[in-house]
Amino acid sequence: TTRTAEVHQNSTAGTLGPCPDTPPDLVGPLHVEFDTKRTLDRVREQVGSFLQLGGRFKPPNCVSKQKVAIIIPFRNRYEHLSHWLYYLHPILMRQQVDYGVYVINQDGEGLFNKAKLMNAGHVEALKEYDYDCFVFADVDMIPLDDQNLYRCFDSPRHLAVAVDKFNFHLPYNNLFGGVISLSKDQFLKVNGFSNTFWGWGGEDDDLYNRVMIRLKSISRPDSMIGRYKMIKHNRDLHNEVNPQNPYKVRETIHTFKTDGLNSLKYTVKEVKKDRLFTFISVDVHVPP
Ligand code: UDH
Repeated sequence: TTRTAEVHQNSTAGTLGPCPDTPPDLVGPLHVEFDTKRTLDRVREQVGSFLQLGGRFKPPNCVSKQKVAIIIPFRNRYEHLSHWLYYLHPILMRQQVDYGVYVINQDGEGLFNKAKLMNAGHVEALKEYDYDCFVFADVDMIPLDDQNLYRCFDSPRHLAVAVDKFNFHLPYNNLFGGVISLSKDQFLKVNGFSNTFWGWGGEDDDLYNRVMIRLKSISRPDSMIGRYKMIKHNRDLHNEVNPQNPYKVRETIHTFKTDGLNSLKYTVKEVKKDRLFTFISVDVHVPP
């Protein structure tokens, strides 16, 4: 009988069934609190043992339908990153996602370019694994319900629809920022983000325009499930509001075909594998 048991085990290895469309272990609304004593070391102790190096995970009992790269634009926000990793890793595990977390750090002190970091993250993640879905997530956005699925849908998805900072309402109907997902195919069809939005503002509206031009629609979870808590912070240095950006948003129709993934230039300075995430530092070629 021991032998039959062994044979049976071997024959099922490598033949896991697909994960169910609705993950069975979700808990719904979450309690989220930003404990100031939370550190990367502590979070590594708490969730690190469930992860592969680089912040990679695959559900042990089923095969995920999507391979999801989570792309976080980053510079000098380690405290926020600890909170993000503490909350998101367990949520993503319960959601049975086959995923990797990519922290895309802007090297140097030059003007921040979040959209270019997103494009670079997309390209770098694809060098590592055959991802078919990309979630672009601000480091300060923590979901308040694990039924908000970090995966891709028939249309590009806006996940952060009800943020505490905006009294859990959409501040304007076309908002497409904070946390979004696009399949690889959707992201390629819109030519990614623009590379030319320096400083704060507009790059998300420009992406919305690209999506509307090329794909016609976005999707959203309902506003109870799409609730988020934003970690409070002051405006960062070298990411001041850029008053030119709103003008650029009016030009998307003329610019998106030649400004995006197909014109992306950056230099990778460092790749570090932490247990909780892959850290990729990039020089985004800040104009002089
Ligand atoms: N980010 C960094 N470092 C920076 C700037 C931005 O990591 O120096 C990343 C981070 O993932 C952040 C995202 O880019 O979540 C978006 O930037 P942001 O948080 O500055 O943008 P947001 O619109 O806030 O959330 C704008 C400043 C609000 C100041 C409010 C003061 N009361």
